[in-house]
Amino acid sequence: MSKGQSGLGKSTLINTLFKSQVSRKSASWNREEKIPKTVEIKAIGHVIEEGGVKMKLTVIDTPGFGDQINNENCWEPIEKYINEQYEKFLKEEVNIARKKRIPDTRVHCCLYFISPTGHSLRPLDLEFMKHLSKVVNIVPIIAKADTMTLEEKMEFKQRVRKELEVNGIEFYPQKEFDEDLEDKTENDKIRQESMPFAVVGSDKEYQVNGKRVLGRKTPWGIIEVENLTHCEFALLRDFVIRTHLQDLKEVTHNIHYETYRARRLNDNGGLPPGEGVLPPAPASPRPATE
Ligand SMILES: Nc1nc2c(ncn2[C@@H]2O[C@H](COP(=O)(O)OP(=O)(O)OP(=O)(O)O)[C@@H](O)[C@H]2O)c(=O)[nH]1
Ligand SMILES: [Mg+2]
Repeated sequence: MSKGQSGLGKSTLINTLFKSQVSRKSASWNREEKIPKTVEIKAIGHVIEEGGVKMKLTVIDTPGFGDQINNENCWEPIEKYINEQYEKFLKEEVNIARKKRIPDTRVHCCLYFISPTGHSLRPLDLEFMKHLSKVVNIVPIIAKADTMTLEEKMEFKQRVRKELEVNGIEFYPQKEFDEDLEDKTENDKIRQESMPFAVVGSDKEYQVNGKRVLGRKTPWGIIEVENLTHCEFALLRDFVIRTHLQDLKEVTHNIHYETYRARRLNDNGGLPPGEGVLPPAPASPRPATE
């Protein structure tokens, strides 16, 4: 899922993700038209190949927010969407006898786009992340990083980390869920150095040194989105699709979904319609064997 202010390049980054190396083989469409402003929450699914394994990746694009006169509670439609997916899963889980595998539409990761202002985070950013970090894994990213100098980028990353910390916002990977020392060492590095990934998006290809690369053409050269000396898109991609994919799913299931489920099952007033009494739901989607 991608979320942030309007025009920050959310839709562009989704295209970048599907067109970049992980999925270049399967990315067959070659659109040249401009990406329109996103007006509704929309799921886009693609089969991508990772380490010889095909998997389905669904990205949910959302319209920008924060443009209204009153931005109060503007995270609500997003929280509602996330909860609806938990609810769907819960209903299936309760009916476990009917399906071997529960179709999983739950949101495992929310990329939050921060505007590359170089100043402080907006109150809106803090509010959004404060609320949503309780229901979903948030990965903050700095959008349109090509608009900042190297020094500005370094400084801004540091400042954002500091502000998130001061405001008690837990982004993914959350400290409390590190499983062992190895996890902690690796994740500390990500939390203290990589986050928030400063990315550039593009779905246009250019020829650079005889190779076709995704990039943005400027009067002073081509910004290559997958080149680590140009931006951190490749780091972000590897983080969410390769190194932390499984963990994102586990934290979603064991923490966020579990919190939703516990709350929902305790909340008698809100039983799923048509259900009399909820049977005790198993902790995992597969029934216990004993
Ligand atoms: N400089 C720069 N421009 C970008 C980048 N990514 C996207 N853009 C441009 O920013 C404009 C908006 O991009 P979109 O992807 O439509 O932005 P969005 O966040 O989806 O906007 P909404 O749908 O209105 O929320 C387009 O002109 C893009 O070409 C980037 O990384 N750097
Ligand atoms: Mg959009």
